[in-house]
Amino acid sequence: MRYAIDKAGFGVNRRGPRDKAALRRQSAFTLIEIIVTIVVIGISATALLSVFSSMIRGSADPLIQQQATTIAEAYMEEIMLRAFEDPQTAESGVAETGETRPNYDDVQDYNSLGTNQVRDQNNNPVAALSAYGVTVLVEGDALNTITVPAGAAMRVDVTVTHPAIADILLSGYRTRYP
Ligand SMILES: [Ca+2]
Repeated sequence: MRYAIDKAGFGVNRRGPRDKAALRRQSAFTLIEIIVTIVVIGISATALLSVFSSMIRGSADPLIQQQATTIAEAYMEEIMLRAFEDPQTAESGVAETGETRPNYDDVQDYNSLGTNQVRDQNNNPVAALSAYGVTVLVEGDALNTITVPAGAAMRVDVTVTHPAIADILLSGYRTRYP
């Protein structure tokens, strides 16, 4: 009866002395296996650390991008609130003689406005935003399939720069309307 159980393999251990010695030899790691394990763990740790360090390095980028976008939106809002053309004199496409940022009175005055530092609408530098630069381009553009008279639509491009991120470009359209 016991022999039948053994043949069926129901967990009866009938190893001889030689099998036990072989099992004891196999139960420990060899020096080569330990060295290989250490090398594999070392390579894995190096790869993980390089991923973490690149994540930490880039973790501030979203904040800078959001700040740059907000600066671009502020400039765009200021520009869009101006008249399409100069209300007093013939429109020149840029700021008319004697006009400076605090008394810009039309959209096209902002054309080619460039500064290596963010300034408020009174042209005072904003110290906390000294790392950001702003350039503005205003030029005539078509409105895709919408037909407008020549020179009646302007595209305003506000570009904000920062050394840590790619430039942020915000474009808006202003039309001549009554
Ligand atoms: Ca003007």
